[in-house]
Amino acid sequence: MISIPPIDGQAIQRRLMELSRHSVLKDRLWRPSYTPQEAEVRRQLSGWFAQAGLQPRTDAVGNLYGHAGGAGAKTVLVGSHIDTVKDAGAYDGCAGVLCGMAALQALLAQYGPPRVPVELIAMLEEEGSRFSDASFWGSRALTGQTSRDMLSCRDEDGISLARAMEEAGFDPAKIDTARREDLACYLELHIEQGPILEHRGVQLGIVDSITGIGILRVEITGRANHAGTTPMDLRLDALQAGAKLVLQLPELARVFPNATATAGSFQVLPGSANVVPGQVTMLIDFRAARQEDLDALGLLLDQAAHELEGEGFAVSTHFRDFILPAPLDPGLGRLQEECARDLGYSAMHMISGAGHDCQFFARQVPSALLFIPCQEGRSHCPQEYAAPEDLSRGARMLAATLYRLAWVD
Ligand code: HGY
Ligand code: MN
Ligand code: MN
Repeated sequence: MISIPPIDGQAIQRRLMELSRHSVLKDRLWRPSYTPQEAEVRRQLSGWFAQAGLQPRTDAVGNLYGHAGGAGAKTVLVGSHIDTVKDAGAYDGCAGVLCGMAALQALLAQYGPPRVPVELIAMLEEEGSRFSDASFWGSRALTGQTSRDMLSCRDEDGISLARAMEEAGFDPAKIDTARREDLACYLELHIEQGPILEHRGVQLGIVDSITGIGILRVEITGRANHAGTTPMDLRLDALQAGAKLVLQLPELARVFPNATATAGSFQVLPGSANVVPGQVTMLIDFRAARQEDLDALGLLLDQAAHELEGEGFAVSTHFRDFILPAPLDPGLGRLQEECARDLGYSAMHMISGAGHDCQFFARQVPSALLFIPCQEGRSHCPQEYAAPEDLSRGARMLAATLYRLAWVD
């Protein structure tokens, strides 16, 4: 029977609130990568890592590590990301880093150094909220899944990823040195970002697989014109066409089990009230648990967009990203079941509809994702919240799993 010391969820929550103050916006939370605000969070975490007994270091792309234990054997890695979406909550990403830190601090204090190297990691640009063509940048670099053209992708101000790295003090030519080939496994704790655990009254989610994600960019060009003198039946209003496509998304997604399709990013040009919109550009985020469904849904969305050409619009589409669905390690899933039982916590197996850094590790090493409930399942919004007792349970579950992986012979 594992003995895991109590872990203070209130202290974790206080630190989450401290980190949430570092934002590029005055009254809302947005922490994109390669910004002074993110550098400040890395600095703050470095100090906390050192206090927790974890030797801090930053890799060539800006991932922050905290190391414990010796060398020579493969490393058990635990962590999550520290960047956020626009108008974010305080828990997505950082909760996984801080629960991991609390778990390792408790184990080091109770059992001394681990038998094999253990590292905590705080990764960057998981959300792609600054560089939408380079989401999961930190975990992609670490697992060698970047592509050269990602470095030239640009943010809304036209700054390339390469330039943003340089301005933050990182050398784009060195990203290959961030590659890790010495990992034994990867663990991540994350808020569920959905309502199932809270709705079922279950304390923990053991994730069996993570959804696949596609991004389809659609540009529809009509004819800008005067809003007052152009009769309604003589227009090519790009926004009307774009709205028609967006209204089809629910019906197209319903074709596949657990699939989603969301036009969360939508630009209208020229954007004046008295001008008939000449062009709209949207990013459609679509997801499915199975690869064949993801491919088929992408095709349906592409076809629906091009059908607008029959009404006289010019339509261009481009698949900007395809992230494969990722089955997670059944062995680690069983280990998490045993740890939950030992700790007296209720747990259920589930699928993740959100993407996670974990799905890039899962292609190379045994990986596990543990969910804690979040209030009303809300996430990617300021209402995002996880209770201190859930943070504590999550940290103790990580501690129990890490103990079995890195302390027990
Ligand atoms: O979009 C996602 O699913 C993740 O939060 N990046
Ligand atoms: Mn997120
Ligand atoms: Mn996340």
